[in-house]
Amino acid sequence: MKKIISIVLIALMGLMAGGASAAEAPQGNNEIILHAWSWSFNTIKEHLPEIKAAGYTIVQTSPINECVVGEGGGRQLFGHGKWYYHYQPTDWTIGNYQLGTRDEFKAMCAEAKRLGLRVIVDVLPNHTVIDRTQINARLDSAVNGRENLFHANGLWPIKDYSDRYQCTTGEMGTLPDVNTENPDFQYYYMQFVNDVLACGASGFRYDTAKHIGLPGEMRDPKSPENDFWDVAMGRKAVKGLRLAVPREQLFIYGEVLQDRNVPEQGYAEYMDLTASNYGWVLRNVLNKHDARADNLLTWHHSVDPAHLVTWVESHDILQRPRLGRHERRAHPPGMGLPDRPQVWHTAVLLTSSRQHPRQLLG
Ligand SMILES: [Ca+2]
Repeated sequence: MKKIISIVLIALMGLMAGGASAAEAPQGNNEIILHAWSWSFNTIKEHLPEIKAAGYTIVQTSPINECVVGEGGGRQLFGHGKWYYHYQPTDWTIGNYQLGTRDEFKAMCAEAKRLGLRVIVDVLPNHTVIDRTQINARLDSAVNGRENLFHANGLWPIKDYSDRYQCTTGEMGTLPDVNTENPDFQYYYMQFVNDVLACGASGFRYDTAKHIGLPGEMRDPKSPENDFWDVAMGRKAVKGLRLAVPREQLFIYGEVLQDRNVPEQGYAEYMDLTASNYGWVLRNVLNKHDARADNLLTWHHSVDPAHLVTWVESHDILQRPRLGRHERRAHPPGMGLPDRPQVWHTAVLLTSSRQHPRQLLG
């Protein structure tokens, strides 16, 4: 525990309110998630007993997919941190140079299971590596050619994030937008998902989830049907392949950042959601050292709080080079991360509670 605390970068509170509707998840909605941001599989495995002793119930890994080896490799966290590259998939297979091999991942999951902990994996089917020359040939083959990998609109930058067509089919921050509705891609991606589950994972965090469209939303010209989420959640098979574990046994939440025109209720039909506005409020309160500086008494979200995952700070806030205005403001002076590139063991803590914020405030 002591060591864990010493290596934690961000130990702040997230909340998930109590309620019956999240009971579909077998362990309920009072999970405590350790976001083992950029920890290698071996590092997580080594510290599992301490993680367990500290009270966590779930460990969330950084993306485990094959990714680009950016700027000559290395594991620098701060400054121009290399963590950014595991968010740039070159293929959807398990293992990358930053986190470790498939065997190491499997061994870590087995040890977690032995200790009664669950592992969830940060996944990002929405986009590939920025430098498309780095894409693995296997991925091109899986979709019968590079021309089938991306949306027709997928190389056009998103200019208006509140335009759902742009948001779901366009290029987000120079990251090429995958045709997530291509059945060939879905089949390939679900093989990855099922392999992750076979290795012992118990769920996922869907990065950039709001950039993958919902049924009924405007389709990309190359998309036959907006059915990615039906496939990903096991409601629908693709080419005979289906999610290998019943959905109700998995813990899945999506990064659906709140903004204008985001169909929060539509995403909540499929997964739990990040309560990003509440996170901003929490940061604001902490920043001002005054619990009354903002309204902590509501979740600032339209979805049943039983389906919300909140956090105060994460890698997107402290390390991402292109921070949003709110996020930049919320980064309190003196709370910045020390420039210690040797510190590879970092974490973001997401804690949860059945208590409503009103209760927490007494
Ligand atoms: Ca997309």
